[in-house]
Amino acid sequence: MSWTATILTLFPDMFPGPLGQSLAGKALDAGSWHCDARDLRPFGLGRHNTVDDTPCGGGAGMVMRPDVVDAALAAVSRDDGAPCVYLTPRGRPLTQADIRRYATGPGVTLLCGRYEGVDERVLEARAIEQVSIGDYVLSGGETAALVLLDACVRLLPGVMGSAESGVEESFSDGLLEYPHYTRPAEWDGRAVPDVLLSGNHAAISRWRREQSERVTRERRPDLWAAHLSNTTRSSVQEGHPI
Ligand code: 6GU
Repeated sequence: MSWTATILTLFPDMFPGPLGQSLAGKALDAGSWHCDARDLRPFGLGRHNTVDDTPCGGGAGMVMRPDVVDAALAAVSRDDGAPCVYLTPRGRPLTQADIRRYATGPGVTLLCGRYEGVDERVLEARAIEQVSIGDYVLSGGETAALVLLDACVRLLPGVMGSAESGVEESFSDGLLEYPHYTRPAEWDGRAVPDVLLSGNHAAISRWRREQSERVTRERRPDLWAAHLSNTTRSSVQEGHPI
């Protein structure tokens, strides 16, 4: 059975959405992964299939009921050990290490919330991972789920050529990528850096490394600090104290 995403959502028509196009879409058509979006609505209660209720303690918005979410989870439960992930701005930040872990396994079950969120008890009781895709608020978890799936699908075996898979390697050493250039050699009064046209591959590698470090230092002091502490630790482990 190929890598399978099971998605619980009130908006199943949002899937595969943009992942039906381009690289992920071709992989979907080729059977390299499956996208199984399930509607939460039929698990709702009463004549209106109600899935939410007012927050205990008062306040704005509505909260998704734990009994409804649990019934939906039970109906799609998988015996392959696929992790269950709830997309929420309250989650821990999603990283490339998480993506690698999800992509390596049998797939994922993604729970998409609307309204103010999901009752905390079902998240605790069913050991659901809570992840966020960034420090901004989306109207629901669906677009975040699409982001997570895009990042996983491109890592599945055979989805991307070996040329592109190196790009992931370069991010996983903790630095942002160097800038890219193509023809023409001069555009709008701006020249491509000479070194890139020099044919000196050692010099090009050195320049790209320096650019990666500069861009990471300038734009992502958090990644830069982590990179520095990693390189310090590994050089000490290799017996080169600094
Ligand atoms: Cl995962 N969900 C929602 N609704 N908003 C978010 C998010 C997730 N990550 C950042 N903002």
